Amino acid sequence: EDKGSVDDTTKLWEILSEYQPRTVEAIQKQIVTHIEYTLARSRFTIDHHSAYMATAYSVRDRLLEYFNDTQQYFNEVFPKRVYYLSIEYLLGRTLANALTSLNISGVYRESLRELGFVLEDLYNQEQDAALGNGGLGRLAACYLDSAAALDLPLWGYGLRYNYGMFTQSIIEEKQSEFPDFWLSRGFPWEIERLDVVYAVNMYGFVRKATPAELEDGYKGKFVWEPDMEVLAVAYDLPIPGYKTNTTLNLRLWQSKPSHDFDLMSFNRGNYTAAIALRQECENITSVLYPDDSTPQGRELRLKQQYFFASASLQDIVRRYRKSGRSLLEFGQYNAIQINDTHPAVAIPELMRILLDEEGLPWGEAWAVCVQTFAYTNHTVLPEALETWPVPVMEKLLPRIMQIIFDINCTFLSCVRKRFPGDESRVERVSIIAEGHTQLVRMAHLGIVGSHAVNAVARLHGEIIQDRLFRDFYEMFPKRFTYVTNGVTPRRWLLECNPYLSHVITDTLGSEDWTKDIEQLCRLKDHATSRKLQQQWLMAKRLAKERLILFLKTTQLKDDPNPPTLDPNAMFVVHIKRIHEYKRQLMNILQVLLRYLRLKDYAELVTGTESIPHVVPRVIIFAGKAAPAYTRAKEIIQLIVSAARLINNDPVTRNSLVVFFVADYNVSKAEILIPAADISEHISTAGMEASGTSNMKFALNGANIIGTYDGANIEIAEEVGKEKLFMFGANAKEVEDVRAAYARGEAETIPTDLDRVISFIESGALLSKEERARGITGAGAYRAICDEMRSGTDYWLVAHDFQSYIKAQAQADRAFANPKAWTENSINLTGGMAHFSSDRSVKEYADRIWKVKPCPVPGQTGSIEEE
Ligand code: GL2
Repeated sequence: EDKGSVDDTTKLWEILSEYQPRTVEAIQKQIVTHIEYTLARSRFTIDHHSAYMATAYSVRDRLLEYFNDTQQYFNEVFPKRVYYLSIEYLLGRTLANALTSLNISGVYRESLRELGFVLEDLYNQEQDAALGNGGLGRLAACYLDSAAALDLPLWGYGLRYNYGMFTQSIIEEKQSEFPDFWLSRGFPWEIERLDVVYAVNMYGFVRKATPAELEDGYKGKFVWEPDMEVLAVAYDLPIPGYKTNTTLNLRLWQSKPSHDFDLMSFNRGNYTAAIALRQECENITSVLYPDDSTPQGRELRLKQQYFFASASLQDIVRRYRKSGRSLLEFGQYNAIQINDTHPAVAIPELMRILLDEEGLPWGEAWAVCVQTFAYTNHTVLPEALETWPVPVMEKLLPRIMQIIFDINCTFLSCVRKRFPGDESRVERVSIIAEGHTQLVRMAHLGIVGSHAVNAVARLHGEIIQDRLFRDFYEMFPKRFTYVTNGVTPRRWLLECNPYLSHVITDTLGSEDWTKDIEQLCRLKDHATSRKLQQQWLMAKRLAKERLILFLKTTQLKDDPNPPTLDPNAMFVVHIKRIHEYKRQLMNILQVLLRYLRLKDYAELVTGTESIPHVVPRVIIFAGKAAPAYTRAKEIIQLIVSAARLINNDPVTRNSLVVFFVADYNVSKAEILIPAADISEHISTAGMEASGTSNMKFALNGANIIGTYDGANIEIAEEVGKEKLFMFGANAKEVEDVRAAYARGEAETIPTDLDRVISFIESGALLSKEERARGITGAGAYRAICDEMRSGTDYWLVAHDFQSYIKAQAQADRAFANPKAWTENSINLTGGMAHFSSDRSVKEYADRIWKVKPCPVPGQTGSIEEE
């Protein structure tokens, strides 16, 4: 390696050990320097966006000081390291988070004020980095934040998609998707590493190594002769630890064509074909799959997965090899967490590297793999359990397919030994599903190749042990565990809710709770204090005012007759991906019932401005539907058309307002969550593995209307279930009800639900355009109405409807008593310590990864990369 020609590095070190001073003058100088030299702007052309960019670059400079020191320190100490492999990271914005972590927001605010800018305005210039779909990707981002705060020697690996999660617009009351050009104005936080590049093989064939190759010291017995070689280029994103010297790395791979390959390929001289091939390579990291729950049976997705796994594994092995240690000890120094099955192909990829490139025998390589890998399952939805057709994998990844067959063969012979004669068991657990087309079951590969398999909440853990992976649990009971999800209190309270954070810090006497989350419990001692209750209410009010302002300047901007938004109303928020199992449908049907009842009531009390004795509600929905998921899109349309009808009704508009906020993302969540009085987490029990927004809401003192599902159950246990509005069939009952449906025992639908469905069927929700086109009746909602009337709907909307209405009524009554409501709200926040991602990550570190913190000492000054 080229170490440069400097013999005496004293001078270099001297300069590099001077860190950016944290003074107003130094910060201003740095920002202005970036304006002039990085952005080539003058004082005449500086706008908000360039001010944001220059500020971001100046903060990045500071992050890099910690980043370099951290990597240098890890290399010196060589602790056991963790690698978190996730095909999604829903990061959101970075500036506020970086400033908070470095503890320099105040001095930056002041520096910018003198330059003529308001820091908060600059925050809004930043595009969200939306390299994820939903909870799974956001969880990965929270875990990076916590790992850094806890000084764990962890790196994240992911993909640098050119287009992240699609942008959603509502056009003619329907969802339309547009590409997310998140990089178009530059992304100042990353470091492009053109020198960190790996070649990833695809297509071609596998042959045996020739005797001559073996004599030459060729390591493996097999040689993969690829037909395509794609380069993976690294982009590093510093992940600052909150108030610590540790700054971790999220390494994202971008695909790039390989020049060598152009020259050697059969396309030599065929310019057009060569360009097309180059394009194919670039396409691999072009777009994030906009689907939360169903694997696209498309080759490109598998290409993404393998590209990701191979580049990451090559990088990890190379780093370890540099230490000179034996590969047999690889698992003692490296833990690799596989975030769902998307990166599970990393298991055969590590086998390939160990066998073919490093020459380890099968048994030793396999022991290393199992010791290294751990797999997190995030869903029980059958359509989300990935499988790949064997012919597809064989064509794209011939050597990997061969290794998977070998893994399966060894595994199945163990099964046969343990359970002689039980061929149906063998069939059930096999990594290969037999059938017309053989399929590779990625979850089975993940389980067989890992020493730990974890669920993401307790109920989810029970379901995977008892049902989903029961056969595996019987074979490897010790492998199975659960780690209940958590969320970072930095982004999800300290940063997004400055109002409440002030009150909490003031009450507890210090800001220690932001790092030592157990401190929050002490809030409960003050829950009945008048003073705290008043401050608490005021904080909630400020968050609501901020949301109202946001709605007025976005959603309602062009509305000639906007509804009035009263901060005293109960704000009810239902935000998450749109999916039948999450039952946004049940909510909007309940809202329509509320509307009809308000109309009934108004007839009795005509002549008043607003309807007396009714708690006014502002109800907000937001979320994206996978583009190909028709029913989810119909549900969005139903919400939007119901909102149009309700918001324009002069009789009810002071008592009920409904919004569908378009293009839900992390930064919108940061505005919506602090403003909520209540949030909805009403999935059909047994379907939501955990849920994480439930934690964010309760952390911000919002109550939960929820089912006994996912982490709702544990939240209810922590805070006391009487403090929440829990309802509906539990997971066991859901199974029983479905069994009855399957026997043909349909239920009669509740009268209230019948009324709402009849209302929809009367054509009440049709738009002017639809009427003009002669559409009548339920229109676009025909299928939804029929399903509700069937009395056997799979998601149990009809079954749970009545208890849901009851829970809503309880919430109305409770909200009418502000004192008790506020006391309860304080107790909710006070009870949420357990759901900090610091706790989750600590559990992973202790129980699964077996790694210890490696705190980086005070700034040392170094120049080495990693
Ligand atoms: C999910 C689960 O659906 C959700 O319940 C869970 O909280 C998160 C994080 O563990 O994972 N699985 C999944 O594929 N997505 C999720 O949100 N997208």
